[in-house]
Amino acid sequence: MSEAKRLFFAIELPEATREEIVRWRAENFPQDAGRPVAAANLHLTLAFLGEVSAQKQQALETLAGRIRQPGFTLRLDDAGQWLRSRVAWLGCRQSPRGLIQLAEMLRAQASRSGCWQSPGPFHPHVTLLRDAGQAVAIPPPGFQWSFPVTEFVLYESHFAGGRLRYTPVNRWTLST
Ligand code: 2AM
Repeated sequence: MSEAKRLFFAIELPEATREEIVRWRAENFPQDAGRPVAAANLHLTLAFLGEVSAQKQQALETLAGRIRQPGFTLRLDDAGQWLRSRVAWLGCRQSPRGLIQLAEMLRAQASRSGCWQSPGPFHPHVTLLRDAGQAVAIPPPGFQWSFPVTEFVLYESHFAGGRLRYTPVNRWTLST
């Protein structure tokens, strides 16, 4: 029997955007503010699935493939910190309808398939820093990264070479 994998659905950030964010982060957050998430790992989670068996993964992929909705533009123009979860994040001042709809669909499918889902509302964010246990100064408004979202991705989270890696295992195009 194959082992369960730690999986999540997310939106991939374009590589150029990830690089710009990393530069901006280095210029705008003190070095001791927290542990920076590696550029390759910057993403926006839609639905966290936890440990998933191969059989359940197959079922979730089939359901994901049934989602029909148009793409949308994501504008990352907000930042903040959640002290309780010790993260600093990037987000959207106004979340696009399509983003909420997509996350809602995936979270509902995951929940129906028996994956644990947090009961609270969806707070779309890109985690920038982990272990940010002390209040950090949030960079002033004025930053913005905008890009079209034309697909969503299923990632596996795993340790390789002593590092946490997120590897895409499947992706689906957003179209009507
Ligand atoms: P985070 O960035 O807010 O920590 C891969 O681990 C992704 O799944 C991360 O983006 C992480 O969100 C999210 N994640 C990890 N554990 C989670 C949990 N228990 N509930 C919800 N999301 C989780």
